[in-house]
Amino acid sequence: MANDEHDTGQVPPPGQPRVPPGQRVVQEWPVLHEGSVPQVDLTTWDFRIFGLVENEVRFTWDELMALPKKTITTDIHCVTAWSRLGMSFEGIPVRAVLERVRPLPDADYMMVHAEHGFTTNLPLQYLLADNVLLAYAADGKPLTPEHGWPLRLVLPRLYFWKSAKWVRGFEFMDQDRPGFWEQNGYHMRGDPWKEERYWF
Ligand SMILES: Nc1nc2c(c(=O)[nH]1)N[C@H]1C(S)=C(S)[C@@H](COP(=O)(O)O)O[C@H]1N2
Ligand SMILES: [Mo]
Repeated sequence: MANDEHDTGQVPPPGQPRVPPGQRVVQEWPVLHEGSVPQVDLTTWDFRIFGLVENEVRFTWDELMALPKKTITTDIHCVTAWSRLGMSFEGIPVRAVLERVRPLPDADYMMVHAEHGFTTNLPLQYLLADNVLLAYAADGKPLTPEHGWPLRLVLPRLYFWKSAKWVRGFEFMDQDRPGFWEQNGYHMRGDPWKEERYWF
């Protein structure tokens, strides 16, 4: 993972074409997920950060929404070959959350946990970029339930399956472990400019 240390998360990465190889641009925002849209009750909802951290934390919805907020403009790239350009997302910068938690030095990987047991794994480095959000709005409107309301990860540097909808927690780990789609053949990292779609 030596190269990752210098990756700022910029989209597109410096020197790369705006649209990654093998992608086509769509105008509408597709909905893609496995299983059903969860029913969520914000009064009992929580977001847990656990594993290799100094300080395990459980945020209620109100606690999380009291953190600083940010809006980004970015393109998103789905492994099924659609890309949508110039989207805006509003949310809590993940970095602000991690400052509370302080991952331990050995925590090189993390697992995103979402409703219905959905998971996706990431090298920690990609989570630290400025444009990584726990997002509650897109294109100026609250997320719809199909797009991840109340909260989804937005991590534009990697294929969009890593941007879990209906997120409920982050688990920090010293070793990489495949998440839901990764167990089904998707790539452990998923860099669109390297076409890391599948591992086989
Ligand atoms: N919880 C959950 N999040 C998920 C998925 C899923 O099946 N469950 N699918 C992923 C995939 S494959 C993609 S391409 C994007 C699609 O997000 P969208 O429906 O908002 O376009 O969500 C990702 N997040
Ligand atoms: Mo996807």
